[in-house]
Amino acid sequence: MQTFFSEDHRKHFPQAELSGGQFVTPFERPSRVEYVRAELLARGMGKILAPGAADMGPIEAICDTGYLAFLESAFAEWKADGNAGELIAGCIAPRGMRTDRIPDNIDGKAGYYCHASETAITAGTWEAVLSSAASAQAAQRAVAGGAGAAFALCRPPGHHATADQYGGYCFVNNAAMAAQMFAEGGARVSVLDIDFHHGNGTQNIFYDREDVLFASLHGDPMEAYPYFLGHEDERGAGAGEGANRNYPMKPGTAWDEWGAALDDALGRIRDHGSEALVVSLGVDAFKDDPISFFKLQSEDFTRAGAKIATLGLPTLFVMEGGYAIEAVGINTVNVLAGFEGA
Ligand code: SP5
Ligand code: ZN
Repeated sequence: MQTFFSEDHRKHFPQAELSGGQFVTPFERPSRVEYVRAELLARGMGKILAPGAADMGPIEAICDTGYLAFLESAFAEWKADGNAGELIAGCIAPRGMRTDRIPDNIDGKAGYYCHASETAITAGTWEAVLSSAASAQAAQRAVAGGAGAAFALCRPPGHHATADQYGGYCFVNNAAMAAQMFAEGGARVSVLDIDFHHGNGTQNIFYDREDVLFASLHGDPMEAYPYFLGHEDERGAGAGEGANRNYPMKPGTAWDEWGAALDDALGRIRDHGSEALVVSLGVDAFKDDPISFFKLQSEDFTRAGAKIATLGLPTLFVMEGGYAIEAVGINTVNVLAGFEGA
């Protein structure tokens, strides 16, 4: 299958992430997707194409206008306010305070638009975010145009981003944007999220929608980021009641239980009558992932791809997380190869 990928991802490379009380090199770093690209080439997985410039229309369809304006100018405002380093939100809007007034000061604005302070904004972040969305748009158009399947090698990732909040290394929700593009084309669509972390942004964006089903396999939020969403009893609201499915799992979860959850999710997608599938493809469920606690082996990702193929749907794979750097390429391409081989 074809891959869409932009070199501009490199423009987003924060030097610091606060982890365990220390500043470390961010787990979400440029080399991740370089390993994926190298593995795609080594295994002859098909053409790797550069997308054109991002269209703002599909981004605006899933994002708040003020939020996009913030992302575009945030770093310049931060510099203009006399700050020497990267923009890291410190004061995030908490319970018992107001969220109906957006501060003018950039530090306060960042606190309003951010939900997790591990994610820094740098000079090149906005350009990289646009290039990531551009890859998802180009890949969606390929699938909508009859390609059968395509891979958007997106960086930065997207599934934690809501319509108006960034965090979890995500700024614009590429998978949700692509799903909305399918929906606007008249298709019923499902988003299957196999990243280790719950896709809170995608769930939130489609929570009251019946035409877009969201299903996520992830670390139990009682034990894992994003902590405040992703429980089993979140089933959708209003017209969307029943069109949201969460599979939170405990530390140490391996293929038997994870694969069974995947089977159940695939059954829901079948029952929904979906005509297109978007896969939020994170590979941080891998046993050696440095920030996660599942125990999938590299071969299990091939099995997952083969199971997904049984749906027989036009499928768009969108890159999300995965931080065991040297295995990220193998595990990601295993999913794609498992899908194609099935
Ligand atoms: C796209 C994606 O996978 N985002 C994940 C964001 C996770 N951010 C918070 C992780 C906190 C993990 N703390 C790990 C401590 C390891 N000793
Ligand atoms: Zn993740």
